[in-house]
Parts: sequence; structure tokens; C-alpha cells
Amino acid sequence: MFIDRADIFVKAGDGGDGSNSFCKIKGLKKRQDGGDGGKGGNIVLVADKNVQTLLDFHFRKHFRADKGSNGSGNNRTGANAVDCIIRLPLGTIVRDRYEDITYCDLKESGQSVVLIKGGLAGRGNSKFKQATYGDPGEEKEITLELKLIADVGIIGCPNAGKSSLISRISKAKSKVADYPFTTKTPILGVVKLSDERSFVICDIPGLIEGAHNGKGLGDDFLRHVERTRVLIHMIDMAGVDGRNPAEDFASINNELKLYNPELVRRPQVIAVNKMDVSEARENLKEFKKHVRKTVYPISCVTGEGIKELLEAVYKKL
Ligand SMILES: Nc1nc2c(ncn2[C@@H]2O[C@H](COP(=O)(O)OP(=O)(O)OP(=O)(O)O)[C@@H](O)[C@H]2O)c(=O)[nH]1
Ligand SMILES: [Mg+2]
Repeated sequence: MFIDRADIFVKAGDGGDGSNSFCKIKGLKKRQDGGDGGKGGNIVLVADKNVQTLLDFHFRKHFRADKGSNGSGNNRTGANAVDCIIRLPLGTIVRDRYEDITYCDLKESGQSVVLIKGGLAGRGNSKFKQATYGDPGEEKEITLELKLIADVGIIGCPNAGKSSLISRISKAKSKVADYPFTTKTPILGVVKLSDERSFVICDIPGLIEGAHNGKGLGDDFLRHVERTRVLIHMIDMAGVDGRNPAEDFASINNELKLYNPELVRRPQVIAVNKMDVSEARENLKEFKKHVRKTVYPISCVTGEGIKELLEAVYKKL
């Protein structure tokens, strides 16, 4: 299972308490010498490129920073607690679980954010009449949401050949099979056109009508589409299973629009696949009557047209 959303509870450390201490030395007046407490630990979120998924947060859901140490006699200040560091994959968006608040969007490796600060320390009685307690550390329930970041997303109906394409043009291994919804999780690959020209591509599980409402594998993956710059819209031109390529094209675009109107405006390169199948030529003629756009005929079996397709994609990037 690809876990890309997790709800967790975080609590910053309480401040250490101030000390109520009295120094009693024979012959001298009693003196107050209680030290301050230490500060509570912060909750710090760090984007770490070595963390790939939110899987760990499925098993561990509570994170608490330590309490600052209490102050003690002889004016000794308690130690500040260390921060609780939570390492998250790049591309994680951190939101409040209940309210519409976004705390941060971790985009760069090493980026760190103090989500909540530890409680302030209590004062010792050396400064005040009476020592005070440290402040409690704040707590929050947050939702972590991971959106993959790829330059290019491959979208299309189930069985269009999306996994065949990514497997052919990158080292990514995405299972290819002749039944719908073979791909259940987004797969990332790197496409290298030449030494200095490369991009990251993502095979997005098949979309169907109603996906924006959770149908098929649902709208989970439309969220990943949001984080790509260019889309390869792949169409099965062989019309396997009686599919109508022009209808497929329209229905996927409609799903994008219903999910987020901005998504239909994202640059699309149209790849018409399975051109090695004899019906495809005829279907393409028909398709072009309905969709008056530049299309790239390809075959993931013979490799025909793939180089041209990738060059067009790179140009759009
Ligand atoms: N003849 C022919 N068959 C192809 C071509 N590309 C893919 N196929 C076949 O089409 C079927 C589906 O291919 P996949 O790559 O798994 O399709 P997908 O779009 O990833 O499908 P889902 O993951 O289920 O959404 C497989 O049986 C492939 O062998 C092609 O260019 N020509
Ligand atoms: Mg697939």
C-alpha cells in the first residue's frame, strides 16, 4: 500500500520548573537560591531526501519533545530539552487536522521548520519570592500529506500503456499487464535525453470517469497530478475493449477539470499509443476529426515515435 497521508499528534516539551530552594549556612541569614528551569524541546520538522514515504507515520503517531530539566538549589539552571525532530519526505504538506491551516510545505532537502515551541522555563526563587512552574508545551494534531514532485506526469485511462512507457524510457519498474488498474501507486523514473537534459517522470495510476469523486482508484492520485509541470496524456489508439479514444480523452480532461480547474490548463503532450496495432491508423484518423491538436503517435512495443514524444515534452518543460 502506498501511504501518502497520515494524521499524527505532536506535543512540544513542557518548560522545566523553577526551584524553591533555601540556602542554610550556619550563622548566616537564610537565602533563596533556587535556579530557573530549562526550556522544553521544540517540535521540528525536517525535509529529508532519504525518507521516501509516510509509511512510518502509519505505525507511530505520537511525538513528544522532552520536558526541560527543573532548576535546583545553588542557583543551578535546569538544562534545556533537546528538540524532537521529525523527518519527512520532500513534498510533504503539513496541515492542521481540523482547521483549514497549512503550516508548511517541505520542498527543499534540509528545509526545517519549528512547528511548535517548547514551553518556557519556570523561574527559581532566587529571583522571585516563590518559584514558578514551567509553561506546558503546546500540542497539535496535524495531517501530513505527501504529493510526489515530478516534472512530468503520465495520465490516461487504465490499460493505455502508461507503465509500458515509463518502463521503456526510464529505469523505473512499473508492472505492465493487460488488465485495468495494474498500477496502484505512482511510480517515479528519471528520463535522460542526453548528459545535461533529463527530467523526472511519474506513472500515475489509471483514471476513470468519476475519479474526482473517488471512483476507481479515486482522486488520491489526482493530487499527484497537481505536482507535475507537464502532462503526457496517453491514449490507447487501438481501442482495446471497445474504447473510444476521443471519448477517453475528453473524459480524462473532464476529471482533471472537476478536480481542479487549474489542472486542465497544465501543458499536455498527447501521446497516442499502440500504433503497431492495425486498427490504430484508422482510429487515429477519426480521433483527429474530434481533437484538433498536435498528437504524437507512438508504440511502446516497437519504440516508434517515442524519441519525438520525449523531445516535445522536454520543449514544454
Ligand atoms: N500492441 C501494443 N500493446 C501495448 C502497447 N503499450 C502497452 N501495451 C499493452 O497494453 C496493456 C496495458 O499496458 P500497461 O502499460 O500496463 O498500461 P497502463 O496504462 O499502465 O495500465 P494501468 O496501470 O492498468 O492503468 C499491456 O498488455 C501492454 O502490453 C503498445 O504500444 N502496443
Ligand atoms: Mg500501469
